[in-house]
Amino acid sequence: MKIGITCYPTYGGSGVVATELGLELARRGHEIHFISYAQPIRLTELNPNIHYHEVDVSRYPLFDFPPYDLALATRMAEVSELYALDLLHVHYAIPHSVSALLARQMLAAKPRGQRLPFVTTLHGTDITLVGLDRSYLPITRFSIEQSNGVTAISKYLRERTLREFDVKNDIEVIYNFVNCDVYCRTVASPQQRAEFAREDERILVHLSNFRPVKRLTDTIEVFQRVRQTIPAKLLMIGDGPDRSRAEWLAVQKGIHNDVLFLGKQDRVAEKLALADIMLMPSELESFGLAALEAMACEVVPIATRVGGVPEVIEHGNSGYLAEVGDVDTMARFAIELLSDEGRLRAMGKACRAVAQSRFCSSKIIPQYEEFYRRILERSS
Ligand code: GMT
Repeated sequence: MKIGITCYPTYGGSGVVATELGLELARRGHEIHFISYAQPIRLTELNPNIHYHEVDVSRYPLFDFPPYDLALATRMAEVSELYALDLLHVHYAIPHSVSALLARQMLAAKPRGQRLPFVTTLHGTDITLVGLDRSYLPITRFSIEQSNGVTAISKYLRERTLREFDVKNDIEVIYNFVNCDVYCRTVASPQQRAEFAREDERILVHLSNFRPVKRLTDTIEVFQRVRQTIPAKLLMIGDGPDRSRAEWLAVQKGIHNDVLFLGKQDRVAEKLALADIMLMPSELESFGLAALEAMACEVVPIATRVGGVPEVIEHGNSGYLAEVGDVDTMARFAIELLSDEGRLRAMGKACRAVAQSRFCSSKIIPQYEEFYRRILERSS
């Protein structure tokens, strides 16, 4: 198939999923065209089946708000016509599915009327935050309803979209995935570990875009409690608006030498695989891709019981779940686990087994392929 993929190219779950999906599809022989305003950050692999088309937004002085969605629609239509794409797959509804809808209409209106079905994948904040802003809700609902196919990355997100948007389409749940060959314990070496922690120290990790929904300061609070009992380092991977608040809190608590802010990282697997525990104390996660990536590396997640997280982490078997803001309980889980090497490693193995059996790319990518086939059949 020839597939156009649009996503936010920056550091964020939906862009990561879209890019990894494109890479996996290209490895399976599909021709993939990324269409976005910048090259997606994880698009580093050279593959003849991968093409990248940048969307240029003109900055005319009249435009206080340059119309990216229109420039994107134009580029989508152009690329689809030039490369005879079979379909577009957009990640994150706003504004991508609106642009795809325009592109589909532009091509249908041509004398020889090319078909361009599009699939929208809902990721989370496009529904839970942005889509519920009254100013965005009607157009988001409209573009979801106009999509030829809609997928959501968890049952939770599917139910919430149906309930709050009252859309009439079927929404297929296709879970997020991880490449279990890339995300595994052995990608990290003892030498790399020694760069971050002494042998007697444990390593905890947090990975996100440091937005308020991630409750970064709870991560610091949990770590401080753990640090009182257990020698440990905390690796903070990512960057974003709440970084300096978290840095200040670490300084106030006197643990800043043990909290290492690594910024945005390219080869995330290598850092995750150094850790024993991942902290994900988010206010909301419709899936929690970072936790899954950690689990594949045998890193045990301690997370909040929110959104789609319980679909990924089974409390007491493949990680621990606590209520939002309950930093004491999260710290207790971490201390108990880190104090029992046998249990820590056994749970790490159980995490990997879950990642392999339910969320491995080899299981999930064929579900997307099958979904695309159905959409193409329906719209031919
Ligand atoms: O919150 C983020 O990390 C960004 C956001 C996005 O769309 O880029 O993430 C959402 O999509 C991820 C990938 O599908 C999910 O793993 C996250 O749980 C989801 N974030 C929220 O629901 C807050």
